[in-house]
Amino acid sequence: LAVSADIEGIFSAAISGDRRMLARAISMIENRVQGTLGALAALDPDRKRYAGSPRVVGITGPPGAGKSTFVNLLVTEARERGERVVVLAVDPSSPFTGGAILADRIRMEQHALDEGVFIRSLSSRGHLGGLSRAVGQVVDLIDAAGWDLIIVETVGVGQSELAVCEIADTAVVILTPESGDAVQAMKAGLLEIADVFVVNKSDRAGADVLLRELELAVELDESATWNAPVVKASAITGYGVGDVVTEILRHGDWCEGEGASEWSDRQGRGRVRTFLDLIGEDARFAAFVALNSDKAALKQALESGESNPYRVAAEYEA
Ligand SMILES: Nc1nc2c(ncn2[C@@H]2O[C@H](COP(=O)(O)OP(=O)(O)OP(=O)(O)O)[C@@H](O)[C@H]2O)c(=O)[nH]1
Ligand SMILES: [Mg+2]
Repeated sequence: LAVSADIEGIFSAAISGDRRMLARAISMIENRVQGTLGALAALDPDRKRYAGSPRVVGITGPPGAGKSTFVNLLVTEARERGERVVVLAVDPSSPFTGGAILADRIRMEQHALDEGVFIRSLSSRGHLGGLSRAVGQVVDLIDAAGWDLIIVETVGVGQSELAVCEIADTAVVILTPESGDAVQAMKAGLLEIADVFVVNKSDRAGADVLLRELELAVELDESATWNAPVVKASAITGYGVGDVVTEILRHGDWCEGEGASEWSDRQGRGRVRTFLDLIGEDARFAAFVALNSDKAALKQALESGESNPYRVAAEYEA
């Protein structure tokens, strides 16, 4: 992979804390500028997340569930703990989210002047598969830049959006009494990805029924070693928000402790998926890798974290 000095300069400035360059590097990833893969391949493989520090929180749920209102509260709370936070608002450009990003901007305005907060929206430009690729790469870049917490908000309406949430270490699924019942959530695949369920808008009727249904669903899911807690909250009144934060932190602790092997397996699968995203964008490259790879060694390097997906891809391209 040819890395132009220009791109390398932008990426290294981005990693050393230059916000303007970070924004530029993200745009380059989004627009698939030639050479960004090489720059990603050069990222420090010992960065925190690879070394075992979970800190990507995904927030998903149906349109209008209160995700952004929650993200805003989580940012405030993380800043109080002294953490530096990045918010990625992922807009799948679905008909549901028209104008959502603008509304998010307004909601986030209180953080706009805070040097410890970086807010960025990412859009799919009509190519959903590419969206999870871009989000994954941006998360890797931000991780290398050493931010403490990365919050990814995405609307949970389809499989590609779920893929975005799989990038997270802790996936928070926000539902509301009016967003339908727990059975619907299970059908949408939310039960498998949720580490924390939030029943938001509990200031409205029907919250307790949804709460019980979700608790039942979680209880019946015997395959899980982490039982996703179900938290009743209202982002508008502030009720239960502290409990949501507590559960997110508790899940982070679990990832580093009791659940460490499960968490690193998940990371490994994430690296494999990132690699597949990379080769999936180029049919000739995919064919070359399929014909020329030592599949066991490839899998091992990715799953163990010995190499990062960009490096592996770069080796094949060389
Ligand atoms: N009654 C009530 N309204 C809420 C609560 N939380 C959020 N809302 C309102 O619900 C609306 C949608 O909130 P958002 O935070 O934009 O929801 P979202 O899930 O980010 O929406 P999209 O990004 O468009 O999918 C806003 O008008 C909020 O003020 C709550 O706990 N109770
Ligand atoms: Mg939103």
